[in-house]
Amino acid sequence: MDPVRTEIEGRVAVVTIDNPPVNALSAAVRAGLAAAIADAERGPAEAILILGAGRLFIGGADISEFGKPPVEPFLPDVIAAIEACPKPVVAAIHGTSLGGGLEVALGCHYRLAMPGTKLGLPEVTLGILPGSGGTQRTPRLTGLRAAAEMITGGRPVGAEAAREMGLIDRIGEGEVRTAGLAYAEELAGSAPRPTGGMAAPEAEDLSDLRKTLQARARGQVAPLVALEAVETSARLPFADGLAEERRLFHHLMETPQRAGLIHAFFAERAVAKVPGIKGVAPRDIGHVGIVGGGTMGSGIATAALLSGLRVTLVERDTDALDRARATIGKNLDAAEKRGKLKDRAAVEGALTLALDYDALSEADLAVEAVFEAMDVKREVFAALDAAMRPGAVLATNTSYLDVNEIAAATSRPADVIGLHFFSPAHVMKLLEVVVADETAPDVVATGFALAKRLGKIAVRAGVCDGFIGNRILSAYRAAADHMVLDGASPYQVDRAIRGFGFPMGPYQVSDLAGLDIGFMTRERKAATAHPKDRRPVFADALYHAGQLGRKAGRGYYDYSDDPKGREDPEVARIVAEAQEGQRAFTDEEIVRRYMAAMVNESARVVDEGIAARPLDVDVVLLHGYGFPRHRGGPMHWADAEGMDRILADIRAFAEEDDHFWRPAPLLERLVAEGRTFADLNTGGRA
Ligand code: T1G
Ligand code: NAD
Repeated sequence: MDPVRTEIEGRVAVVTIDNPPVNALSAAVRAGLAAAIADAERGPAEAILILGAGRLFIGGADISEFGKPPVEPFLPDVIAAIEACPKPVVAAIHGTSLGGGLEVALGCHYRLAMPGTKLGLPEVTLGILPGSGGTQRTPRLTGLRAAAEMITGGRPVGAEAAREMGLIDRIGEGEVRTAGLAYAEELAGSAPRPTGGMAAPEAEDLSDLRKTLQARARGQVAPLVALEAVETSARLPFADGLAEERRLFHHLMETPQRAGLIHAFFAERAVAKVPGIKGVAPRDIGHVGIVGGGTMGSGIATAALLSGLRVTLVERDTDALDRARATIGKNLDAAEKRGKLKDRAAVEGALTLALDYDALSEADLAVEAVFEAMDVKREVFAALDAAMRPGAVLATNTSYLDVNEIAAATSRPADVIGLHFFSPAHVMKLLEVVVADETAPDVVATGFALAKRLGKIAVRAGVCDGFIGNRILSAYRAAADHMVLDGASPYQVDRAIRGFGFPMGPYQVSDLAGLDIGFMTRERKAATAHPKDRRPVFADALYHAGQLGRKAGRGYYDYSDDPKGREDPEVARIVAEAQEGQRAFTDEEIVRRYMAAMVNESARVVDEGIAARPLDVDVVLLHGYGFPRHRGGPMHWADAEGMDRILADIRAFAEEDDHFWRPAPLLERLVAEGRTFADLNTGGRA
């Protein structure tokens, strides 16, 4: 079907873009739009109205065309033709208008948006900048600072805010087509009003914004380049500003950061396409039970309540229930402040606290979040099995334990699944859906449906110690610990890893999680540890000294007078005493070892089918572990870096330690065959 069609309604030529699912500006749409404007210009209509079919106006450029040879007509030329049209052109915007979609609207002479519409220039989140006039037209309408903030932040604004900024002229009422037609009829016969012909915005000093962006960038370039492009609008004539915008756009288009961010965009959507559950209907979930109201249970309860679900939380005693109630209350306070909670009373009314499993008899799904110990988990699952109705889903939030063994404590292992949330559970977007041997397909589908309801990104994981994320974490954490044992300072390791783009280094993360957590994990694994496994004895020493991290005011860092943490000479002494070597590391070597360990373990996780594809690993590390988004995730990064180089590193490290550094078979196979992880995302297994 034609993706662009024109109908004549009275004096107006109505041009509709119909390219599901998001009316992206593909080559066919650009050609259709250019032809429709040219036709309308020649025809009898006295005004032109541009609309999007379906649920939104235009979702932007067609991202799937990026990185491929560009096809004419180019979007800036199509928009220039709209702007140059001698008849008034009106954009009637509903749903969403992003990137090139908003730029089309800015090329129109008048803009109307429906209430609730989101308008934005999110290009920096894809590693580029608005490349079809957005950096030059926006400031002419809104002033330099507002445009710079919108474009460098990448966050959309609502219709009301857009009108206040001057981005749109009007807010429509009723139905978008009718509202747009009425506006176009009003304007029919009048002179066009090209944004490009408006006066340049006044120059303003934006050095404060530049500083903020630099502080936040963590190596990402697009926001700063976008700022530069917006600033030219106050300096250069319109046509020269457009040319400069184009130059900077093409420069960003060629960066690996653009490739990384676009990979992340598509990977986040691909994780929901899980082999084996296509077309499988999920079970209905309206009432969620939670066992354990500690850190995780309270967070999960908050997330469920904020999504409009009924929640029943079971704890061991009234003190624990009171603590859970208080934590959930605090979480709801914060949500209310951010405007994420409309009806507090209704949400609180949907929460039941109980001491007895009978309270869960009507729940559709229960999430267990009690202590991380197999005997406790098995007891809880036996009780859930007895209390819950047939057809209910029984889920565990365990971080490491064997979900098959937990399922075996029930009479219905097909209904048992892992739902591994991340802390804080009402904030973190990631959910690992852990599929055990006997988990039924519709239970897996239910896990994904629940994630969607909670606004989370779900990734399928298989059963192993730590699933996808924590298993890979154990490997790169160990690489960091080995470097400290061999002479690196934890502070240097943290700095090097932040330099790569992680928000925190591994020892800052330890302080946040609590050093007792790591200690307990080491104790739990000690029985099955290999004699050649190297224990981070410096971490044990800090644990025994009571330096448990942030919650104790001291861990690797001292938080007593600085909430961000200060380096601590006492820690340096404890670590030095426990170190086994005194070798110096460059920051570069630290990153290479850390990343090699991460990529190597990721390859095993893919090879064993714990992750369905490399992109599933990428999404887990991006959303659960602070992996820098502009690098796309460890698997995308490995492809970009060159897998042969990484394999060579692993082999070189193995010369000193062939117990820890063993090349993953998948890595060796891919290098031998000249293939990449990306090949496995689309094609078959290696
Ligand atoms: N291009 C190609 N495919 C796209 C797309 C796009 N712009 N946007 C979405 N899709 C696909 C997506 O992969 C998914 O596919 C399906 O559409 C539904 O998406 C020149 C350079 C518009 C708010 O950054 O933010 O314009 O998985 O699940 O939740 O300056 O999609 O079904 O196969 O996300 O309803 C700027 C990106 C581009 C917007 C709708 N535009 N899209 O959300 O659906 S750069 C963006 C979104 C640009 C100019 C430049 C959202 C949405 P599949 P979905 P949704
Ligand atoms: P927590 O110690 O904060 O909370 C555990 C709660 O469970 C306590 O309030 C305790 O009273 C309650 N409890 C214990 N036994 C119970 C029983 N038989 N019946 C009812 N309640 C019981 O622990 P947490 O950090 O919330 O972790 C809970 C689970 O989530 C663990 O399996 C952990 O591995 C997992 N997890 C934790 C994190 C994290 O970052 N903290 C992240 C993901 C998963």
